[in-house]
Order: sequence, then C-alpha cells, then structure tokens
Amino acid sequence: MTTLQEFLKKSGCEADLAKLIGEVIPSAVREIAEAIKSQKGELAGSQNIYGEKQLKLDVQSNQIAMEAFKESGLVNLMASEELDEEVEAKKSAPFTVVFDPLDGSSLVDVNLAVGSIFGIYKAGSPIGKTGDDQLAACFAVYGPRTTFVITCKKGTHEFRLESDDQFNLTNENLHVGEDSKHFAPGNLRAAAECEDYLKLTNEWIKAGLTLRYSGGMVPDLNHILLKGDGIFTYPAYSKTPEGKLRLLFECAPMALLMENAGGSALDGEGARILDKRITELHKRTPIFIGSKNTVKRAVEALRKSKIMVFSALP
Ligand code: FDP
Repeated sequence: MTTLQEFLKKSGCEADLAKLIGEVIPSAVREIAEAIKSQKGELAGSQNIYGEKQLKLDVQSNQIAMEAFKESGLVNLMASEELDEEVEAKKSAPFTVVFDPLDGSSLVDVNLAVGSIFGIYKAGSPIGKTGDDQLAACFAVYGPRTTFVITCKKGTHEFRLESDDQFNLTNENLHVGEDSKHFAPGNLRAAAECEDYLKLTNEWIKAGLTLRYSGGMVPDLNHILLKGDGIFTYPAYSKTPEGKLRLLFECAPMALLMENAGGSALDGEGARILDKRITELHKRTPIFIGSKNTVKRAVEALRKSKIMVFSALP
C-alpha cells in the first residue's frame, strides 16, 4: 500500500506543497468527515454572500479548514465560498488556498454523498489569476467511503481514508475517455426555456447514455473520473444568467483535476475554464465538463442558443 505522503514524495512534489496536500488538507478532511456524521442538518441562521442559507455544518466545515490552514503556517491567504472576502492566515507563507468546504451540503440530510474542494495558488490574491495558475487541486468525497482525489498537474490520483486514518493510493493516473456512456445534466430547468438543451439531453437519451446525476457536483464529477467517461453540465438560464457554480471555488479546481485525467472543461462560450480570469472572488460560470468529445458537442449544440437562454431575462 502506498500512502498519500509516500506517493507525493515519490512523485517529486515540492516539500511544502506535499505537506499541504499530504497532511494539512487531509487532516481537515478527516475532521469534516466526522462533523458530517455527528452534526444535525440545522440551519446556522446566517446566509453566505450568494444569499444561500448556511447550515451549521457549512459554518463548521469552513472553520475546520480555516483552523487547519492557520495552524499549518503554510497558508498566506484563504478564500472560501462561505466567506465574503479573503482572510490572511500568515503574511510570509508560500500558498493561497481557495475552497468550498462543503459542496452540496443540502444533501447531507438525505444521506447522499457530498464533498470539499480545494485549489492551491502561490501566495497572494487569486484575483487577476486564472485556473491554470493553480499549483494543485484536490477534492474529498464523503460517501459510503471518504476518498481524496488530487492533482499536482502530473495526473489525477485517488486515495481512500482507511480505518488507521491514513489515506492510501487506490487509483493512480485516472483516465477519462473522449466519449461518454454517462451523462449528468445539471440545471435541467434551463431546458424549459432553451429548446437546444432539451434536444441535447434527448440526444443523449436516444444514444443510450446512462443517467448518473446525484445533485452534488463533487460526487457527479468523481463518477466521471472513476468510471472513466461522462459529462456534467450546468448551463446558465434566465434566473442565473452567469450560471450557478463558482469559478474560483468549484469550477477551476475541478477543471484542473479533469484536464489532468484527459478530460476537458469549457464554459458556455466554449472557452477553457482554466483560461478564465478571476475578476472577482465569487464570480460564477456555466460549465460543461468531462469527456472531451461530448463536452465539445454540448457547447456546440448550446452556443447558438445564447439568445434563447437570455431571451427570458426581464
Ligand atoms: P449545493 O447548492 O447543494 O451546494 O455548488 C453548488 C451545488 O450544490 C452543486 O454541488 C450541485 O451540482 C448544484 O449546486 C446543484 O444545483 P441545483 O440545486 O440548482 O440543481
């Protein structure tokens, strides 16, 4: 068995980065996994910057991650989906970490899988940077098992949390093929106003693709990475004209993991998610991510529908 730390050492990952991905983030992940088991799905009585009601678990997961980063001495700035602004952890530290501490938290109550997403940049604000500037990205899936998927830009690899609290390598060099046998169509509400989205999903149904959609971006993308094919879509529509998912906290880290496994991630205009500049922390983007050919086809099918999508705007 290869542990996460042994793997990072063997793969030549720089020592501080290896400590962040191999020790600091995993310790936060272990604690969040425990909090999910014990915490009830109660509301915290607060809202995040997007106006979404926060659960106590959202707030707690965010605190767990922030504490781990502060204690590590390795993190300069922290930016989280649950915080309005960046927070400084240590002035002279080498990394900035951006994160969504508990993606899909509304699914905890019904016992579906949820996740945490992390993107790592050189110290300093991520504003003005692109997803390509990430040094590494990773996510945890809290499901029947707790797993951890990482990329340091040399392949994408999966680890599993074992009973001795170690993360052990379970899949090295995940590979996503060019065509899909599975589809995960997010925001199907958009199909009510965008005929082409309806046609596209029908095309997948007629082609015999299997639906695998959980309502959580992390488990849905994890499915694509582990099964080796598939597409996840979350287009814009009149109520969310820029899409729902966050470029910095969700889309860019997941795009880095997907591209390093051979897949691709584009926005509604066909631009690479990793090329998109982060102009504000909480910027959103439509996303089409997974098997290369299927992603390309989806963007081609919908690009010309932009006017239809936005025609419902007041
Ligand atoms: P959630 O709001 O439950 O945190 O990131 C947001 C996200 O979940 C994704 O995980 C998920 O794919 C998407 O939103 C689901 O959005 P809809 O509720 O609009 O379907």
